[in-house]
Amino acid sequence: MDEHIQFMHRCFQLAAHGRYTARPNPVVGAVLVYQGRIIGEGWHHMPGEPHAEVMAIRSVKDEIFLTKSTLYVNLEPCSHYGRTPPCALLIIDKKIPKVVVSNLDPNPLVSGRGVHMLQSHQTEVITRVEEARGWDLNRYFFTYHTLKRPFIHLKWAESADGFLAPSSESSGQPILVSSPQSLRLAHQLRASIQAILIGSKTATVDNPSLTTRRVDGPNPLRFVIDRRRKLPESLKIFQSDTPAIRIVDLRYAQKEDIALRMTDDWDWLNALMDELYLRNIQSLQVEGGALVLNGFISQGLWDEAWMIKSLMHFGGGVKGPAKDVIWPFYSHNFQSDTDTIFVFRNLRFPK
Ligand code: AOF
Ligand code: ZN
Repeated sequence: MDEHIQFMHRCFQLAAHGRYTARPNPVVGAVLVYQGRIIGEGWHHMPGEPHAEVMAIRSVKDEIFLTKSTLYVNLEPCSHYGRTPPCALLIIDKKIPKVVVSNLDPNPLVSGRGVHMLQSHQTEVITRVEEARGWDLNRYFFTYHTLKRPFIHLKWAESADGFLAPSSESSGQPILVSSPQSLRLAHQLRASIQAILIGSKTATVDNPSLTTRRVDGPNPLRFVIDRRRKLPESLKIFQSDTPAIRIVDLRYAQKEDIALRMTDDWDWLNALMDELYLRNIQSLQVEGGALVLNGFISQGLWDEAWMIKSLMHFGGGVKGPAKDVIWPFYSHNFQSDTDTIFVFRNLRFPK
């Protein structure tokens, strides 16, 4: 394997340590290589803490080697004074002669200036190494900064014959469609996503809490569409220190709600995305029900979708979201106990 690719993969591995803690910052890993051997490594832990490059430089025992080393980092070194000083300046100061980068930083505070700063001080810079993989790793951060909305992940579980739930006559309690392993995976997703959204029917019928329980990890922020503000306070999503935020039509909204002019064509979801952008929400998972999922699909507002297909047969009921629109974006599938998880990707990776 090409040496650059190999060391960049190590950066990706290191970066992934920050997947629950780095946000809203991207996950970043850095490696220092001297004569083909790694002499230092680092990753960005959380906002306010040193960036990956700083951690890697600090980890090197003898700084004399830095002047003959190559720095690998999956994100363009920053050029701005934020919570921490610019990494590009540190690299220049330490006289590191060569830097290999995967992705340029779309953050308007940086966006190319980091590379430019290095080059203007005679540092050799190679960019776009394993760019697609790097983009995938930070797809929430990149989507947020380039599309000015959160990365949108749709998720639902359906029976083998394509129903989210059986017809109302046969249901009393909500039926668990997914296998235990799929439920664990769903909680893993929940832990890495910043916010979750459901419709009012799902909130009433399933009464979910939408917290992360089956794995260790943070809870997402929760949003519920409650057009006429009718959902009772007794629902589980409202029973916590950080209760779910209601998305309500202008006419019924209260101070703590997100108030929007809601139309029947779901066009208002675009205004909701603007609002979530302003609230610095980089990733959103839409967990149903069918109407809401179809609403997002109808507006082209989705980046990735997970369809968890179980072996159960319902023979009727609430139909799963529109497959004709989704299938052209099929990416791959994998097994999870007896379920098959179909992954659809509509990623806007820049050409
Ligand atoms: C890097 N290396 O490890 C990270 C970078 O508030 P600050 O100072 O932490 O800056 C956050 C921004 O810096 C973040 O939005 C992104 O543009 C960049 N993150 N840059 O050189 C790192 N985490
Ligand atoms: Zn930095």
